[in-house]
Amino acid sequence: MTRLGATHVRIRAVLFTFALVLVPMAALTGCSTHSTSAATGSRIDVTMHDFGIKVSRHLVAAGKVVLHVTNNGPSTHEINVDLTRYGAGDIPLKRDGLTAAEDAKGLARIDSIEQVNLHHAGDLALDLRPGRYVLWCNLEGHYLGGMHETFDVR
Ligand SMILES: [Cu+2]
Repeated sequence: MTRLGATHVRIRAVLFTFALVLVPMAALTGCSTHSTSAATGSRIDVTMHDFGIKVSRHLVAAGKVVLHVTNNGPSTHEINVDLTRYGAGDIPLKRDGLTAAEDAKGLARIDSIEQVNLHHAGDLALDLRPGRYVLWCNLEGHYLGGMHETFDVR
């Protein structure tokens, strides 16, 4: 009887371990492939590469907007979302001449993903009011290289 009990406990421990490992994995893979967030608002697919940013649409309705951001590489990028009064490539540069000034007047940070790894994707779920938004990567030289795009919210 003690032996049976020990085996039973061990099986439960194994099942518990499976649940700990597999459930988070399912959640991780699920968010990129079976996203249901688009059903509750507009979705823009954003693809980044060295050096450019493309959007699947340039106009969405105000309210819930999901940006599905994919990095096609070949290097790591970040993505910044700002309400802007600048054209996509017209944000003032910092003194280093290699990056744009994130604190420039007329830019208002909405959200960002600090690192999007190569061939990975991430979602930004936003609640946007009408205006023009700029998507950009400010790693050294990337903005200057052309990593900027705008979309409008009405
Ligand atoms: Cu970049």
